[in-house]
Amino acid sequence: MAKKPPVADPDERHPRVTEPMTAAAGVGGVTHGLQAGLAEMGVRRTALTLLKVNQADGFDCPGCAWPEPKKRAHAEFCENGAKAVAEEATLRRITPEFFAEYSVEQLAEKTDYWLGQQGRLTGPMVRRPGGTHYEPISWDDAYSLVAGKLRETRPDEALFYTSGRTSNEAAFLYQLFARAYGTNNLPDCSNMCHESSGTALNSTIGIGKGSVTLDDIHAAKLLVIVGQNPGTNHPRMLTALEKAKRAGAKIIAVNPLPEAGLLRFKNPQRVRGLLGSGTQLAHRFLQIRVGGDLALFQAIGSLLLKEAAIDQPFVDAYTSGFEAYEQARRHVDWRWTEQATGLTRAEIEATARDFAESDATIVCWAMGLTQGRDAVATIREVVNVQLLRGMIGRPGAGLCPVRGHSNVQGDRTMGIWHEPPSWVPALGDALGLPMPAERGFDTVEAIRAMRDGAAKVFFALGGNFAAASPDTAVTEAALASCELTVHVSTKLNRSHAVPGATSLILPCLGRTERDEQLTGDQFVTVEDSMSCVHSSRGRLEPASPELRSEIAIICDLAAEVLDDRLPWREWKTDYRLIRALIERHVPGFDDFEARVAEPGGFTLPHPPRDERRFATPSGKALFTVSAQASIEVPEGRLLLQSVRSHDQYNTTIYGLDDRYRGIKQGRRVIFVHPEDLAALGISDASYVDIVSESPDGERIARQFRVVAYPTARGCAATYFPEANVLVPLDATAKESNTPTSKQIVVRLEPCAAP
Ligand SMILES: Nc1nc2c(c(=O)[nH]1)N[C@H]1C(S)=C(S)[C@@H](COP(=O)(O)OP(=O)(O)OC[C@H]3O[C@@H](n4cnc5c(=O)[nH]c(N)nc54)[C@H](O)[C@@H]3O)O[C@H]1N2
Ligand SMILES: Nc1nc2c(c(=O)[nH]1)N[C@H]1C(S)=C(S)[C@@H](COP(=O)(O)OP(=O)(O)OC[C@H]3O[C@@H](n4cnc5c(=O)[nH]c(N)nc54)[C@H](O)[C@@H]3O)O[C@H]1N2
Ligand code: SF4
Ligand SMILES: [Mo]
Repeated sequence: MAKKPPVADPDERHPRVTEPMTAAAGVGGVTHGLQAGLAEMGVRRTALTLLKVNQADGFDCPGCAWPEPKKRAHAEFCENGAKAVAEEATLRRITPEFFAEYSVEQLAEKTDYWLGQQGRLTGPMVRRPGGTHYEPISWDDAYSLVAGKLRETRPDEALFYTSGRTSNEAAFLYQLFARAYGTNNLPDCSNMCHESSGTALNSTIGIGKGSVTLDDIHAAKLLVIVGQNPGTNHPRMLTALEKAKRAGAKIIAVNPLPEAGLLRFKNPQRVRGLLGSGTQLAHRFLQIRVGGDLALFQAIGSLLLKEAAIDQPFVDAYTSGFEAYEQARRHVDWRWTEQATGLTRAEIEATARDFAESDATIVCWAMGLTQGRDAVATIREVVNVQLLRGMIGRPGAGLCPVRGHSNVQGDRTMGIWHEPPSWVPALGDALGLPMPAERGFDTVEAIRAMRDGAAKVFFALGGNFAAASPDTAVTEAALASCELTVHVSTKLNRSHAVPGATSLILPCLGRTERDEQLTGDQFVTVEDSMSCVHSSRGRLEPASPELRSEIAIICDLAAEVLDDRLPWREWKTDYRLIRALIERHVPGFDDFEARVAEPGGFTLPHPPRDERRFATPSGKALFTVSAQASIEVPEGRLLLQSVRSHDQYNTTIYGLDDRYRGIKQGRRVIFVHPEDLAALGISDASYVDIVSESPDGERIARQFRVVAYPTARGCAATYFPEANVLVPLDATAKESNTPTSKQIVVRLEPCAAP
């Protein structure tokens, strides 16, 4: 039954370019999603699987973290959800023969697309020191190998990475294992993603999560979507925006790129959407310069103060720091603001009026705000504006960081964090284990530690560390310098091709698959972007009888590494035992088992949203003051950001097209404004090397096809992860240490076509 993978390398050298689209989804969306399913899974499996996505008795979509509505449609998924499912539920298989055929060196030559297309991993594999190939290994031998190495390693020299698809149960046990072993070295994909949001929100409203529910989105009067491309990355958010729009909401898009989904939307689940020209979503498009948002929100704050358009009772009762903020925002330097934002004073004044006129405003944001140098300050300015207007703890209003990975928020709730959450010491006391107090390494620090020989073991629960992290050459060398690398994965990826001296691939079950343990079929739980916790149960026959659940892998390994104080082997037999443990130790999970059995699950407490209570030192929400700041781009240079195409999930490449932006059969493209191209003397459709300039030297990404594109002036865009070679390891956001993968100063050097 295993379908043959495409063996030939597709020719991606000469991407075809057409006009970008102006609307998202519609018929195209649905059929593209189904095509992906049919190609990978066949008819029966496609029908069986896609009908279970996001249903109360089904599995949580492995795509993004956007929440499901309480009342579910029959087809509660989008095109990209269908692609994510197809990628996992594919019938293609990677067998030991595959690894015998391709050496590690040959795998390293392949593209991310090719690696992903080979199918599901089916059995544990090891690459031994000096070996040229991965070879099969038994699970028991794999565990002994890892346990032996961990026992002879100092705990602070081991790293335990997590990607955000991991379930709550697996995440809780994983952090417990790492801490019981003796380290807080728990870097995660959040460090590269919404860490800036967490840092800004924790320090101002006392909790690092968004303050809105899906009902709030539907009830909002003004929705401001900043640095986010929902048409591609959170497609069903468009359905919610459309609903709000029909109820009279205004929508503002703040983005250097005119992203199709934000401007117009054809709802594939309504007949009108399938046929008609769709709903005009954004009534105002602010085509901001990359990094201009800090200046924008500072100016909006100033204008609201000047017009006295503030909710004084809210400010008086619930906030502190207002006087200093008011003082700092008294004047707007319009020349500077227009320069930094690329917007006109009139546009910004009109936007401030929209804020002033709305009594229910939500600001949504994603990577366009979090992955810049001043990301934390920028998000704090968003908070300032929302506090001025009293937009927290009010229906239809709030702060909405839209999370990426489907359980990245839950993983943090479960303690996946290099800074131990407040409940960890009590957990240690209760279990009779000392918990390490010292802060661990985040992602960037983890790379430095491997590079410098201060970390020797790298263990990854999911993800693709080599491709997702910045400074690819440095990161790959860092991984390769480890004594042991271990990847718990569903699919082959670049990280497997840059092994440490000894390297293991441990294949695990995915969301869509039945998880049977000693006490029967199990389900797991996840938390979406709006703090709703619900269950996820897979139904498909596992891709191989050798696959183990992430939970089983953690439990077996922990039982082998640690002494017998904790009942690891018992926990894996019945996931209810793990949920009982979570209920006892993680705040907000009272009556966990019963509440998660309710259709749709339950929503975790959020004190600012629920009762305007702020767990800050002063007990109030904090206004903060940030200095004016913008990125200096020298003459002849561009500010490059890296985005996702419509045909990828982070480092997993589903296909080589980016339909909405008019790109076909290739990914090495760079989008530049036609007038910037003219000024640089570079022609559309020519090829360039992209050179990033930083104090520690230059980095080059070769042979990108130039695409004249209506982005903001002075800016450029290209795709992640191809762009990661350009991001210096030391270029990170202040305070959150998130790689600045949306702000790379580059020059373009003409080169020959490939
Ligand atoms: N299909 C699909 N879905 C996904 C993912 C995927 O790869 N594929 N990834 C998931 C993950 S982990 C995440 S974190 C989310 C990411 O979701 P997004 O944040 O939407 O992803 P990006 O493609 O990085 O898009 C960032 C947007 O910010 C804009 N932008 C860049 N710089 C700036 C700036 O300085 N200011 C402003 N205002 N805008 C800016 C870009 O033009 C782009 O529209 O999506 C999740 N969902
Ligand atoms: N330049 C640039 N770099 C970026 C970004 C950017 O915008 N620009 N975005 C950043 C962001 S927001 C994020 S979140 C990170 C993403 O970083 P990661 O989360 O590390 O990367 P992914 O590509 O999501 O990981 C994909 C791999 O996860 C494995 N996998 C899939 N499903 C499962 C599962 O159920 N269990 C297990 N164990 N493994 C599974 C598969 O083997 C697959 O190859 O990248 C960051 N890097
Ligand atoms: S919006 Fe996100 S969670 Fe919902 S179906 Fe699409 S990819 Fe899946
Ligand atoms: Mo992310």
